[in-house]
Amino acid sequence: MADALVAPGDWGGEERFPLEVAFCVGCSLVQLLEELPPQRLFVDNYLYFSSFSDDVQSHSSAHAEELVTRRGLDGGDLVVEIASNDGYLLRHFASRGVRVLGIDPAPDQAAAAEAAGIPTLREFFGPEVAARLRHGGERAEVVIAKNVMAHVPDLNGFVAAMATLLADDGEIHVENPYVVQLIANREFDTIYHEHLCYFSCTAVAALARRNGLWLNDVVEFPRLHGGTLRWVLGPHHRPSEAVGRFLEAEREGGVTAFDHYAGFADEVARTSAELRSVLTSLRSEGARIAGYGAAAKGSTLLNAVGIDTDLVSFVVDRNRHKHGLCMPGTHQPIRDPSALLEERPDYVLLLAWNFKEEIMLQQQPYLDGGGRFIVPVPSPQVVS
Ligand code: DWN
Repeated sequence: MADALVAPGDWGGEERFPLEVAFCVGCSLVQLLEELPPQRLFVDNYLYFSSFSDDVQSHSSAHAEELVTRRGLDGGDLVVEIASNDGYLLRHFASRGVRVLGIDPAPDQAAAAEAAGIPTLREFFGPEVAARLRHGGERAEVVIAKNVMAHVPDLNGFVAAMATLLADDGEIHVENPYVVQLIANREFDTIYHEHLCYFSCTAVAALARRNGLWLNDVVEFPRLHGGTLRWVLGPHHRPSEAVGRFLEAEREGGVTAFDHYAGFADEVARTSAELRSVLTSLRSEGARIAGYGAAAKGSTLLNAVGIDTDLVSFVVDRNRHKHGLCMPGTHQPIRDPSALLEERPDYVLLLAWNFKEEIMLQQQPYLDGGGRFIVPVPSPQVVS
């Protein structure tokens, strides 16, 4: 599992699972064929904290500002975030006087949120939780689900539960990476077991209709997580111009047909071979290579391409909870980013390429000393 970081030498317990992607010709949903238990993926030893990215923080603040201003939210209104992690988003509503509730089963992240003053239900969200909250008199003006709707086995139950919790004239804001960008930019490393679904606007519109909702707006964030869309759902049909534009572009671009995806596996093989060749060639010239970002996508890339510690010797990450552990499957030790200045590797493979600008700015001293980054997708590129 991509996020199952492993203690040094504890290789015996590592498990591998099939990772196959399918396309539904009925509703255009791209999806995995293998489900792993959510408890193992998102609770047991879950180390992902959303607050380690400045980009994500500024994105979150802008999102809160837009909603609070446009809807005139105040202390009488409830904003609920599903998969609220460490309160990275809800703190931006709470600081503006809005009542908030987080829902996240990950114990350490929920504890961090509560320490920041964000009340958090430590549960997986679904129809039972939504019905209990509604029965208790809670209705949310806004329900937010960022990087979680792609992660849930019962997708229809999840969407119906958001509708249950929503106030009559409320808004549901869902954010996930956009499958069109994934294919166009060969972002194959974002395909892993946490991500059961890969959404197009066509698939989200059909999903909404199956659960008594309408797709009313689409907002694009091309640089976030390799290309993210925000889908705004609601109980009343009030589509913005963007909805028609995106749906038409997907029809014109073939996104609603299997052929659009049929050749992706060959693209992945090509990109993987290119990257392996670049790394092997650099190492044969005596170059030393490290990695940046003990990310789930980083685990996927290292294992899919076969990048072991001979090619990339260690990985750095700002998330201190990951230090001292190793990348699953390929076993690079995970260290603090200061190791880049201590060890001065010639190159750093940017496993968290979705934060390229933020990380390169932060690592300017390493670059000033002659260091270079290798951005792996859409095809390997050395940047300095
Ligand atoms: O849906 C998900 C996406 C959005 O985020 C979840 N499956 C979990 C996670 O996936 P990921 O681990 O591939 O995501 P990230 O956010 O790309 O991981 C970035 C890693 O890089 C984190 O471990 C934090 C680290 N980081 C860092 O060391 N220095 C991040 C930044 C911005 C930094 O400056």
